[in-house]
Amino acid sequence: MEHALLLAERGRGKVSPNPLVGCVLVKNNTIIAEGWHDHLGGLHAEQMAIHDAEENGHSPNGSVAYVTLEPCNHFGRTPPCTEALMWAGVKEVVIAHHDPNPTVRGNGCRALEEAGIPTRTGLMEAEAREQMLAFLHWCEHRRPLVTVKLALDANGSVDDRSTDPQRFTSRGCLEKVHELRRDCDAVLVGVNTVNRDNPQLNVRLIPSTRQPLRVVLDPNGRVNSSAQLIHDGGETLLMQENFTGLSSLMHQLADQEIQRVLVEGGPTTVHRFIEAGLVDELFLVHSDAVHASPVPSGITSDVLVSAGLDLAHEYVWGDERVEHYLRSF
Ligand code: AOF
Ligand code: ZN
Repeated sequence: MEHALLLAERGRGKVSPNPLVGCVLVKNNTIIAEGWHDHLGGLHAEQMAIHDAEENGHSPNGSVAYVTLEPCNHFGRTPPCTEALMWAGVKEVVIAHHDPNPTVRGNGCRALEEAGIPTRTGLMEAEAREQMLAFLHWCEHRRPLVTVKLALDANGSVDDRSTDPQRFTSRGCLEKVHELRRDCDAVLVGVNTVNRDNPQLNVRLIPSTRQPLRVVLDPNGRVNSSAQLIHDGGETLLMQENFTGLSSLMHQLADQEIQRVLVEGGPTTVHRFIEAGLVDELFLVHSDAVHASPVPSGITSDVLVSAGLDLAHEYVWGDERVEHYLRSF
């Protein structure tokens, strides 16, 4: 299952709104085939694994399938994986996480059991949950997972009013931020960020097959009409409604199959999300830079703790130290 989880990673940034899924077929304690959901519209993991076995001269008949998500039992972009597993003669299916998609929800396991193929669910479930959290969250709550990224100088400031807008984190850090953008379906900022920084908010420092939707909160219609993100040909959504509580905005985004939104706004926008109780995850980037005319972020560990966020991991992105806070779900 550990190997299946690793294979699933190969679809990162390419499968949304589908989940990352990996699968291996095992016979006589040996992995005879590998599969993963590689891109939207591509084969499901189980079908790729069966195909891989056949291509390499192994019969999947009598093998055990380890798959990170309950196999689907419906005709969607591909035919049902349950049927592919039955036809292949798989003798048992071990699953990490059930599929909360209303069209699956236990039907995959039921169909397999009825065909005489035993199933076992829950192996490395927590790891699988973390990997496909945005998909699971969207199925379960009908709103996107909210990830916040905020960079601070040595004194907790987000900007230096004494200079023109400029990046104060390293190139290595910026590349990691682009990886984060690639893994999100939308990037959201407030109008102040657009007017001061004139950002592009796209993925350009690393390869990517798609760009996130840009969302700008602009309740009073103040956006600078010459802003790059309005004119560069990419997709941008200008939200002019005044979202109190923001939950209608979240449902609106969910309806557009946005499963994970990256909030890269300034402190006003970030605090609106925190106050609405909508932050699921936060990356706090700590730089050694010192701003001459600081703009305090107002983000302290007390604020984060009362927002239900716990420090889960620490990373180094380029020259910066990053704290990764997660909501205790
Ligand atoms: C699987 N194996 O590898 C994946 C599954 O529109 P479709 O046909 O691509 O189906 C999408 C749904 O199928 C998705 O919402 C999720 O419930 C499930 N994804 N299932 O058996 C896979 N990616
Ligand atoms: Zn499937």
